[in-house]
Amino acid sequence: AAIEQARALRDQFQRFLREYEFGMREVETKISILRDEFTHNHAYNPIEHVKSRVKSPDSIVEKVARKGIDADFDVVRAEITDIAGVRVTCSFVSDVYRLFDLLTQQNDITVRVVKDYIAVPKENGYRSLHAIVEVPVFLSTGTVAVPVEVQFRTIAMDFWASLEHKIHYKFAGAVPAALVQSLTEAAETAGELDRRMESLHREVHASNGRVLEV
Ligand code: 0O2
Repeated sequence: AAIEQARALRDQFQRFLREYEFGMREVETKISILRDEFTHNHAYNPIEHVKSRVKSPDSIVEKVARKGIDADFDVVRAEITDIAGVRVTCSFVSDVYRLFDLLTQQNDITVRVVKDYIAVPKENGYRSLHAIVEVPVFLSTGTVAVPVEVQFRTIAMDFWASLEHKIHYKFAGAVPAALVQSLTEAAETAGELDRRMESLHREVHASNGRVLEV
């Protein structure tokens, strides 16, 4: 009986994770349709790259422990909202907000939480626009609303976040103060680069393809 019970639990966990994978795929499709349509209609691709992942069982377990919540499917479903994640990297800050609007205004999408770490960066300098959205997934057993964390950021923000993540991992969270300080300064430099690139982009756009005087 114990083996049967263990198998049932495994099946339940696999079903649980599959729903997130389906939700993630729905959001990926929406983003890729926006990219293709935008490219055709405006002769311009606002997206640099898209990365998606379903959180690994290990990191779900680690987060359950860190948050001190019950290891119960319904509790985990309610409390851990980044099991499915899609990261959309754009060239310019204006495209970050444009993509966010185009996705969140779709009428089958329900926006649960928005965290604008571009308007108000985290203390360490982290910048990105986060949204927890719910997307319907149509299964043989009925429709489920699946939460997906979508992170919108620029290439510069992504460059910074990936290095910061590696450093954080390397020092197991105990990053030396001087390095934290340098990283925060680098995040500000990246923010400045984003502002300059945006303004160059606007100038080129306004020139309508004419050669700019330098
Ligand atoms: P991974 O490996 O990307 O999955 P919580 O999700 O409850 O821990 P919070 O504050 O509710 O925290 O979520 P928040 O602030 O929206 O950020 C969650 C995710 O944003 C993180 O997921 C990272 O992907 C990214 N993020 C947030 N802050 C930082 C940061 O300072 N540096 C970097 N590099 N990424 C950040 P995970 O689960 O931590 O990691």
